[in-house]
Amino acid sequence: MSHTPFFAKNTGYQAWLGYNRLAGKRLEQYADYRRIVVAEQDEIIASAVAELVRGLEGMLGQPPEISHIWDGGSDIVIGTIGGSTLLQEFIDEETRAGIGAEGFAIQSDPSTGRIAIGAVSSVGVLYGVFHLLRLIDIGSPISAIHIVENPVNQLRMINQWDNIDGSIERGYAGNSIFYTDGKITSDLQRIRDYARLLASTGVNALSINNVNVHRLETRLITEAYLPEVAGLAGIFRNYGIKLFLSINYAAPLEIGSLPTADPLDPEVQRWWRERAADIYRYIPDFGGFLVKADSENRPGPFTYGRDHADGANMLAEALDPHGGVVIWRCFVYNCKQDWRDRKTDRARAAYDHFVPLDSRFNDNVILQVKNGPIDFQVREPVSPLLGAMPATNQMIEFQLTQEYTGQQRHVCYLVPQWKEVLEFDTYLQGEGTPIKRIVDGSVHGSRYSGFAAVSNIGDDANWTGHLLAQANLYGYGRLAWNPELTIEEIAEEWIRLTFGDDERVVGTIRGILLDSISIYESYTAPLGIGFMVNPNHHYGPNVDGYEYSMWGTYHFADCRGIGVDRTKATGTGYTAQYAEPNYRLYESLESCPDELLLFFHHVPYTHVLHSGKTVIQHIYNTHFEGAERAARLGEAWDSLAGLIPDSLHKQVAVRLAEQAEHAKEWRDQINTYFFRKSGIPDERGRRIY
Ligand code: GCV
Repeated sequence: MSHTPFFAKNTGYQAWLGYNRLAGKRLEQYADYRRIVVAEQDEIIASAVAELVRGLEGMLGQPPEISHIWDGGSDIVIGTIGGSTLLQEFIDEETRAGIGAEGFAIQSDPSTGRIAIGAVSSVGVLYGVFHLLRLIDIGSPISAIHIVENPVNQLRMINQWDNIDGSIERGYAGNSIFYTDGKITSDLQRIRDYARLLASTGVNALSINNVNVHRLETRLITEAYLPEVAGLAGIFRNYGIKLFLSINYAAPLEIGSLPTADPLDPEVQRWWRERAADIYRYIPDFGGFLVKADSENRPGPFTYGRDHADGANMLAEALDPHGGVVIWRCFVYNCKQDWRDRKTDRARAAYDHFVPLDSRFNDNVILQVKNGPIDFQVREPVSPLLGAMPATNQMIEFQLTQEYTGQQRHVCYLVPQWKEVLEFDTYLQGEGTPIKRIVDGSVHGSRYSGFAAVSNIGDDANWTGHLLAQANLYGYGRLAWNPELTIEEIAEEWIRLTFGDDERVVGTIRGILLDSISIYESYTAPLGIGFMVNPNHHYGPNVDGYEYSMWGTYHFADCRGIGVDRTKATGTGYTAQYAEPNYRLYESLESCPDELLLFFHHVPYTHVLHSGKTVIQHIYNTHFEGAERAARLGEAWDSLAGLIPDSLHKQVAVRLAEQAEHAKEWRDQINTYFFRKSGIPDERGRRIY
């Protein structure tokens, strides 16, 4: 096996697939598993075998033998049910009936010690292997197991926002692993390791270029790049991951020499059909296109007086003969809109644009909807567009890259936020219509549905810059596979796989992760108001900061109060996009939850929250406490010195020290701003600079 320098232990490169050597009773428990029995051969099964060899060798200290024949011992027998008579024998009929297209069963036979991993498809076998390795790594008994797992969500996708010059839009962990200086990378080992990481959590789709498609990236769909794109697709295919490309809606003009990109123009339609045919010649299982159109200065169908159904369907028709899909983003808003009338509202835009188009989209179009109506803030309500188009495929979009949540310089474990979103009851079909059942496709019986998330990785040795941000990549995949997993379970799995099983380590890191988002929220933008970051790069406090603030502040703070009135009665009317009883919950000042108060209402600083505090006092308290709590994260981490490898300990210690300092800056800027605006002192007399 070739080892690049990054493979060196304790850089964080191996992430949760470090497969560290077990010892003592833990080792004894698994020491008999010395042989893998596999009778089939294809690329994905080969990946599964390679992973099992790597994992068992790492954890048990010796490479397992590989055999085609089971000799009655405690072997690990893997394969598809259709392709292997052994698996038909070892997985009982009832269990076999429960295995779906990408699922797997693991069934052991206590009398021989044999373990069978069986699936319908090769990728199911791969997922089963990763599952078994995870169980061994975290110390679960496996001698008497009987597991059936199927992914709940069909699409479990990652979106890279990587550019061909090697930069990454909103990337906080170095440069792209996919591109350097206008070329596709030649470091295919790193790509393979990324595929391993993704597949180990169940991710099955990946778009490899930024949704803002610039000049060079527009050419990814041409012969200039397709041979190498096909090479990447091959690597991901071996791990069950389909490749997608983001496209530029104006490509027919920019690289096709056509005078228009009008979706209803027959020449434009022909051009896209030809491009699709070219792509599928190179990549027969190509996933399809991801599209950002008519948003933040990107081209789109509006230029030609067409709507987004016209725009998406034209591409969908080009891909349809090949089995491809169009993933069309709903992050569509006019960033130059004048909101001084206090009726115009960015939060309304996606719903207003798309709901009237329900039933107009082809069935190989999927609308990708951000989890909130604005833009990945630490606190937003759930997007009311999710589920509001019963006749249209939808998937949810999360953001792993921490654009507004500390940019991987602050720790912010996002799984609690995603869980909250997934559990949110939309009431769209009465009580019990949570987002998780909309995005798994079951509420509306959608043909396609699932999860997408913006990646948080780059070419930093540890992938994510902040080592603890790996927990978000891991947690995302696990949650997309099974949204019923708890926040704690996911955190604990990641910690044990990454750092081992010392209970002091597990407990301390779990505490840090679980507290982190509430700490981050407490010293940044209060009560759901959002932003307050520096324009453009979005790092660091700036209360009025907002790149499109030519029309004044977005939060409407003055000497009397703050907040955006989004009520139907007196504001922008955004609340009416929710079904009852959510509409009334948010519309009424009395019932609106504190944490979203300023998102929905403009109130005086003296308004009393459900917590009993005034808005201004809440701002002071949370900002003082937030900075103190951030400092305590570093202290907790320091207590782990000597319990985890030094190099890993240092990486995180440096980031937590920066976070503690930076939290003070947030505290001071926000408290000072509101003290000066309101003239109301802190009731506890703390010093405000
Ligand atoms: C890729 C936000 C980000 C942009 C991003 C955009 C989007 O506005 O700041 O960098 O563009 O979202 O999701 O398209």
